[in-house]
Amino acid sequence: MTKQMEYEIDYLFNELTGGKADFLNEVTLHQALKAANIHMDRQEVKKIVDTYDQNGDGRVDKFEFWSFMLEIMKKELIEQQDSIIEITNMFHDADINKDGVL
Ligand SMILES: [Ca+2]
Repeated sequence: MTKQMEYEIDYLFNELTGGKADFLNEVTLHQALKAANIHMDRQEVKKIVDTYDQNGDGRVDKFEFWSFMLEIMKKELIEQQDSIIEITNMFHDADINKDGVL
Protein backbone atom coordinates (compact mmCIF):
# COMPACT_ATOMS: atom_id res chain seq x y z
CA MET A 1 0.00 0.00 0.00
CA THR A 2 1.63 3.20 -1.12
CA LYS A 3 0.78 6.79 -0.25
CA GLN A 4 -0.14 7.30 -3.89
CA MET A 5 -2.73 4.50 -3.76
CA GLU A 6 -4.18 5.87 -0.50
CA TYR A 7 -4.48 9.27 -2.09
CA GLU A 8 -6.15 7.85 -5.18
CA ILE A 9 -8.76 5.93 -3.19
CA ASP A 10 -9.55 8.95 -1.03
CA TYR A 11 -9.73 11.16 -4.09
CA LEU A 12 -12.08 8.78 -5.89
CA PHE A 13 -14.34 8.45 -2.86
CA ASN A 14 -14.57 12.22 -2.51
CA GLU A 15 -15.30 12.53 -6.23
CA LEU A 16 -18.12 9.99 -6.00
CA THR A 17 -19.69 11.51 -2.91
CA GLY A 18 -19.04 15.06 -4.08
CA GLY A 19 -17.25 15.50 -0.74
CA LYS A 20 -20.68 15.91 0.87
CA ALA A 21 -21.16 12.55 2.57
CA ASP A 22 -19.13 9.78 4.14
CA PHE A 23 -21.07 7.06 2.38
CA LEU A 24 -22.42 6.10 -1.03
CA ASN A 25 -25.81 4.61 -1.77
CA GLU A 26 -27.69 3.64 -4.90
CA VAL A 27 -28.84 7.21 -5.52
CA THR A 28 -25.53 9.00 -4.97
CA LEU A 29 -23.56 6.37 -6.89
CA HIS A 30 -26.03 6.52 -9.76
CA GLN A 31 -25.67 10.32 -9.90
CA ALA A 32 -21.89 10.13 -9.67
CA LEU A 33 -21.69 7.64 -12.53
CA LYS A 34 -24.05 9.72 -14.64
CA ALA A 35 -21.92 12.79 -13.99
CA ALA A 36 -18.91 10.79 -15.17
CA ASN A 37 -20.84 9.88 -18.35
CA ILE A 38 -21.17 6.24 -17.29
CA HIS A 39 -24.74 5.21 -17.91
CA MET A 40 -25.93 2.27 -15.88
CA ASP A 41 -29.49 1.43 -14.98
CA ARG A 42 -30.57 1.31 -11.36
CA GLN A 43 -30.41 -2.48 -11.30
CA GLU A 44 -26.71 -2.42 -12.23
CA VAL A 45 -25.96 0.31 -9.72
CA LYS A 46 -27.74 -1.69 -7.03
CA LYS A 47 -25.54 -4.68 -7.85
CA ILE A 48 -22.42 -2.57 -7.32
CA VAL A 49 -23.70 -1.22 -4.01
CA ASP A 50 -24.56 -4.77 -2.90
CA THR A 51 -21.03 -5.88 -3.73
CA TYR A 52 -19.41 -3.02 -1.79
CA ASP A 53 -21.84 -3.10 1.12
CA GLN A 54 -20.44 -5.60 3.59
CA ASN A 55 -22.65 -4.97 6.63
CA GLY A 56 -25.86 -4.84 4.57
CA ASP A 57 -27.09 -1.38 5.58
CA GLY A 58 -27.59 -0.39 1.94
CA ARG A 59 -24.77 2.14 2.13
CA VAL A 60 -21.15 1.96 1.16
CA ASP A 61 -19.13 3.73 3.81
CA LYS A 62 -15.52 4.77 3.40
CA PHE A 63 -14.22 1.63 5.08
CA GLU A 64 -16.19 -0.66 2.77
CA PHE A 65 -15.14 1.37 -0.23
CA TRP A 66 -11.51 1.08 0.85
CA SER A 67 -11.54 -2.69 1.28
CA PHE A 68 -13.22 -3.09 -2.12
CA MET A 69 -10.69 -0.83 -3.85
CA LEU A 70 -7.80 -2.60 -2.13
CA GLU A 71 -9.05 -5.91 -3.49
CA ILE A 72 -9.23 -4.51 -7.01
CA MET A 73 -5.77 -2.98 -6.72
CA LYS A 74 -4.32 -6.21 -5.33
CA LYS A 75 -5.80 -8.13 -8.26
CA GLU A 76 -4.27 -5.67 -10.71
CA LEU A 77 -0.92 -5.95 -8.97
CA ILE A 78 -1.05 -9.75 -9.22
CA GLU A 79 -1.94 -9.52 -12.90
CA GLN A 80 1.03 -7.23 -13.46
CA GLN A 81 3.31 -9.72 -11.71
CA ASP A 82 1.85 -12.51 -13.82
CA SER A 83 2.70 -10.71 -17.01
CA ILE A 84 6.26 -10.12 -15.77
CA ILE A 85 6.59 -13.86 -15.12
CA GLU A 86 5.12 -14.55 -18.56
CA ILE A 87 7.63 -12.25 -20.25
CA THR A 88 10.46 -13.86 -18.26
CA ASN A 89 9.27 -17.30 -19.39
CA MET A 90 9.09 -16.13 -22.99
CA PHE A 91 12.66 -14.89 -22.69
CA HIS A 92 13.81 -18.23 -21.28
CA ASP A 93 12.00 -20.10 -24.08
CA ALA A 94 13.57 -17.92 -26.75
CA ASP A 95 17.00 -18.28 -25.14
CA ILE A 96 17.66 -21.67 -26.71
CA ASN A 97 21.29 -22.09 -25.66
CA LYS A 98 20.44 -20.82 -22.11
CA ASP A 99 23.30 -18.32 -21.88
CA GLY A 100 20.91 -15.62 -20.61
CA VAL A 101 21.37 -13.52 -23.73
CA LEU A 102 19.11 -13.24 -26.76
CA1 LIG B 1 -22.48 -0.70 4.58
